[in-house]
Amino acid sequence: MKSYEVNFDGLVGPTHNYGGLSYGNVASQSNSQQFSNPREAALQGLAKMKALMEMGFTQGVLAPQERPDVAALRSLGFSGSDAQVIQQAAKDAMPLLVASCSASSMWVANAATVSPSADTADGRVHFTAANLNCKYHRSIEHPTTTRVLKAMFADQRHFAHHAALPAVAQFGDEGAANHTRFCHDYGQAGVEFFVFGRSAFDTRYPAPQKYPARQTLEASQAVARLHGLSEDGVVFAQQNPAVIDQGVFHNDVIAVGNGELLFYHEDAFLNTEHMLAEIHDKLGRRGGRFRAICVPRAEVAVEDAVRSYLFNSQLLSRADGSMLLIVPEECRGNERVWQYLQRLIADDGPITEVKVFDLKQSMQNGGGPACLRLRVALNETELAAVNPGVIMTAPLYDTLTQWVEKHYRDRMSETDLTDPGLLLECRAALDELTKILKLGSVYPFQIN
Ligand code: SUG
Repeated sequence: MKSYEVNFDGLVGPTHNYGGLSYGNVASQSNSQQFSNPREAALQGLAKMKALMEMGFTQGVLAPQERPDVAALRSLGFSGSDAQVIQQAAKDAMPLLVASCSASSMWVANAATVSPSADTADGRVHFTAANLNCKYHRSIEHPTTTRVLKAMFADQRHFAHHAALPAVAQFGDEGAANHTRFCHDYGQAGVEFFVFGRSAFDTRYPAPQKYPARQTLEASQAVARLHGLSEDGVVFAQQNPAVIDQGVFHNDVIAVGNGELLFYHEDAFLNTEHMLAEIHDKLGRRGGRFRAICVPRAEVAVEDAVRSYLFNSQLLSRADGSMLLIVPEECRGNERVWQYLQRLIADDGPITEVKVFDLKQSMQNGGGPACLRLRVALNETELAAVNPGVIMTAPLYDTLTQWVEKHYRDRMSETDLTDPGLLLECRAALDELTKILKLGSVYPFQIN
């Protein structure tokens, strides 16, 4: 049976803004308080989805969340009507209002960890929503994420959904941003590669000194257990704490893998040789031939990787076996990175083409092409069981573009977030969206 890797991209929500909320994420911190353009952000994301669809890849879309999150503000003690809750928070606790308005659910690489049916004990595709508990504004995403994923992957014969891990730092989980999968073919058993930033319980593992390590070893192990992965189908590796301190807040800022290939920076991991050998052996036992492309620090410094988001690229397999790299415009703007990419595709290696996308609105908050997509490997039967409303088509692209143009503002500042009218605008937009994507009722305002 044929299998596919489907990219489900996060649709940018109507409150996209630069809140400076992510300590350790250099772009989020340095663009704090700038004006954002939610309409442009959503259109840039849709343009990428359309381009991939037109290249022949199956492309899906993942809905944004209800923001401002009035329920979250109520749980923090604000009360009265919805408008009063927003006004009170604006007056007494602006950082909490900003957090409750973040459109951060757009970075769906952090929505969940997904294991394809070929890897799991019960032969179903498993999803665990990420608790994202390192940052308050992200920790409020997972209940709606779970509802949206269940509305997209509803058939329990094929899909299993797990609640987020316990919401404590010891089980900090950032989803697929620290997870990749190697395989010979998407439909065959593969090797799931979990990268953690620290151990919560074992002091032998070093930890970063400056910025937080968001993913723990124990969280990754728990997800592997929940998904029923076998020991010979998983590899756990530690991210180099020194690069976390340079702004590599997720592994997908310093490495990307697909099929039999890992594309990574020389400084990305600890014990790299051991890790590569383990992946090589385990993938070999599953019929795959592991290959790795290491980008030397002498050619691209970690700082350039963080600025350009070279590794936050999408590595896509073509029918002829070659690979395509989808990179953000910032890679072209960085001379060393761009020259490296020219050499890479001129080489006789598996990556034969680079395509550039303008995702500046998302990039300014630290989200590149890879952050904006959740990969789900599906066989034909499973793909047929996915809610068809969320699969991108030319008419759906047109409808979503019109929907964005109708509902989204083209300028957003912190002051705009204090406007209670924004909540009504967002709810009207999302109510219409659930009908367009055939999701049913998934948002708190639709349920309560
Ligand atoms: O969690 N930025 C996100 C970016 C996530 C990128 N995802 C991956 N690398 N997979 C984060 O730090 C910034 C929001 C603000 O500052 O307004 C933010 O949440």
